[in-house]
Amino acid sequence: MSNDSHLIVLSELEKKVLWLAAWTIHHANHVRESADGLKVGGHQASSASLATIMTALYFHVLRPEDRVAVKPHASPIYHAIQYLLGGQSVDKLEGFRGYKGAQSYPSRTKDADDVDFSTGSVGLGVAQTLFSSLVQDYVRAHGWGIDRPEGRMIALVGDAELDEGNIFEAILEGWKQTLRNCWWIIDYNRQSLDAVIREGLWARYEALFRDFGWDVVILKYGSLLEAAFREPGGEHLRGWIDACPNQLYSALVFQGGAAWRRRLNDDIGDQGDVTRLIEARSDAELARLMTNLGGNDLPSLIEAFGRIDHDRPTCFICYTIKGYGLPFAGHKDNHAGLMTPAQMESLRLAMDIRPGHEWDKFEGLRLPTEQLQTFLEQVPFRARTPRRPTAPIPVPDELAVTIQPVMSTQTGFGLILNELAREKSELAARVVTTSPDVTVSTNLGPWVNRRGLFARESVADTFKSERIPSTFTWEFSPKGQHIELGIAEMNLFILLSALGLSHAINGERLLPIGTLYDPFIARGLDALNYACYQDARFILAATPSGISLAPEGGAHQSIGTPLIGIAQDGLAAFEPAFVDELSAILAFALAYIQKDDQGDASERNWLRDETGGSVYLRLSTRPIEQIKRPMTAELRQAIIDGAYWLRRPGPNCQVVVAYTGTIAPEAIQAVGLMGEDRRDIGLLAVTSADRLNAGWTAASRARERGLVHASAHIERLLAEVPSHCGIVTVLDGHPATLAWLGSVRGHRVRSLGVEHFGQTGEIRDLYRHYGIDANAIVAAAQAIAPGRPIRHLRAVDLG
Ligand SMILES: Cc1ncc(C[n+]2csc(CCOP(=O)(O)OP(=O)(O)O)c2C)c(N)n1
Ligand SMILES: [Mg+2]
Repeated sequence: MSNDSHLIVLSELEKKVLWLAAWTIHHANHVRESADGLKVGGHQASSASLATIMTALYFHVLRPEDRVAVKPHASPIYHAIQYLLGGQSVDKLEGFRGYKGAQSYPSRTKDADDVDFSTGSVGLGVAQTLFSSLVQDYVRAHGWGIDRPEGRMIALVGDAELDEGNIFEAILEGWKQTLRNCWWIIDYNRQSLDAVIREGLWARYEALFRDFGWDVVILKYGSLLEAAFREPGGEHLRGWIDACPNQLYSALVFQGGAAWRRRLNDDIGDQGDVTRLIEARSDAELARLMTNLGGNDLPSLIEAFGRIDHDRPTCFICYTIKGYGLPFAGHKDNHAGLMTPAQMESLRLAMDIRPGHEWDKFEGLRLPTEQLQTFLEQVPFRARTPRRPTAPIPVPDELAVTIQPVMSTQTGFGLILNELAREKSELAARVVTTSPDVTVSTNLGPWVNRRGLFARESVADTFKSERIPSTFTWEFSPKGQHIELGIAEMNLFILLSALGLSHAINGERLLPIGTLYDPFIARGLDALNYACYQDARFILAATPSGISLAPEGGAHQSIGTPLIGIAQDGLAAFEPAFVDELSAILAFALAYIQKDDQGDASERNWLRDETGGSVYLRLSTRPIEQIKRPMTAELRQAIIDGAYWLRRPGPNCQVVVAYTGTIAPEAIQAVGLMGEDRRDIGLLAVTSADRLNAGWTAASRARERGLVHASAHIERLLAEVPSHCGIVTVLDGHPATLAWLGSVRGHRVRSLGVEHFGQTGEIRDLYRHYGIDANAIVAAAQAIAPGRPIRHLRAVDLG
């Protein structure tokens, strides 16, 4: 096909894509009206500004191996394109934003049309493409998937999206890691949600991207304007439009041809040649000319994308018009704007679409159906192979570790990874670790010493070559298995998201483990949520945590994270106390992050373990005495299900202590102190409040739906506890984490934990101060399970 006829087909498809997207939104509002009376947001304007760019990309530029993060509000355009390519159904389009319909923002997991990266929270999808490029390099440098061509990781970016700081954190990291194969295409429509953006932002972006090693391509004017600039008087026109403020330009776009003529005549109409240039055009032609920006002009786009002959990261600043081709184009309020039925009717007429044929793929197009069909069948992007499951990497039930009499879970974590690093196994080879400048302080040092840091180019450790003694070898090579990040927790989570989707993007499974300080989960929480939302798979080891990090200082104490562990969808949270528990949990986690099956919940714990997810381990730096015991299959299972009896309650039990995490010695001590005055005390070790709670909720729901025998792990454990018993719960974290245990079987509960933070001190002082030491546990037991006074109870220090 000649270039010209190729362009003609593309411009027909561009029209179709714009129509289908506008119709999809219109249909959701006016045909299938919402029962809630809520209008579907006006993505018509936001999507329209990307219609041309996405037409150029998907029908011409993209190769099957390329991956794209589509700006959230361009979702209707994406679905329309997939529909034309045969990857999306009318049913889903008709159900846009409805239950199980096409999603309002592209979703990897919920949409049926092969979305590469989910988007929605602006800025995150953009950064994800950058980290996915790094992951692609990582995978290939390790010798995997090299028979496949390299893909470009492409983000379609809203201009206001660039206000999100995480994007700049990512650019800096990309520069450090010698980023390549990454394209960011900025939809420079100079409008955000609320307003028209500042003048001259493009120049700041240009300088910034260039400074970080990116190629920057600016597509300001389309082919019609460029041709007009070459006419006599054209230079004047260029001078006018270059100087035109964003606000005025937008207003004129909205007002149309007559307004353009008036304004141009007022400003430059008395200058001979340019007057003729203007007068030679009708109002409609003048409007068409003046709105012909680079990002809405297929020939300019095709040419610009085609000219890139290198793999350096590239930023395209594409001038566009928000709402291009629709009646509210350019209006500053158009973000939430929705075309009225009358406007839609005019568009239908203009597009030559008969009523009842709105979804027909080729309705209203001037080219023969066969030609369009043949073209679509030959679109290169269409040759992409569907996602295939990767074979799981085998994981043993437990991971080797030598347990010392006194140690912390953080030390245990470092030792387990160190042992793994010595192994020559597929498991060890596929693990990749990363940390935002806390590699050493989260105990990944021994692993890094053995496995090295990753970089595309080798860099020796100068301290080592200079023979200066150091505990850590800091050598970079393409075979390294640790990716060192700067201190930016957003980057950590987005990198984990990219590593954790390697099986889907690169067809090669990685087993990512990221470490950070527990309080800083909050710093990257939206990115963590985003990673879970798109079903990326990784293990997060957060350490130190709670007030038990005593010497680190009050500002670093985390108290809300156990609740995040419970509430975060897609993330199974554990907080082990002992290293043998950690070894079982880590082994489980490495298998769990690889699970991908559909399937019902297990009747044992009512968790859907076969569908898998990511894992969060809340670890501690506090060394505690370890329990010497054999790890039986039964104990291992209970640890993974979330709890086990460290001391079974007897028939005359009046009180149970249920604890989580590093507070174990206090719980054990309290049980000892109460032993003479309270009989048959139970001590429940809770390794995962999250999984216990999820299992309980799921079993309750199952019973309500008629499965009368459903019973959760925690229900079976607490069935042994007489109903008059009180339960004291305790953890180094927010007390609500375990407070719900009383609702399982109606026991009275007193929940101890930490509600305030910031006080420095030694662990002993802090536990007393916050009321989670053995004495406080005993006092709570006395209050909740009255009986004879407990002799060892000291007066509670209220200081
Ligand atoms: C983190 C986050 N904050 C706020 C929003 C709400 N929001 C959605 S789109 C948008 C403005 C986007 O403007 P721009 O990126 O320029 O896209 P355009 O609609 O102009 O194409 C905002 C504030 C969001 N989706 N995510
Ligand atoms: Mg914008």
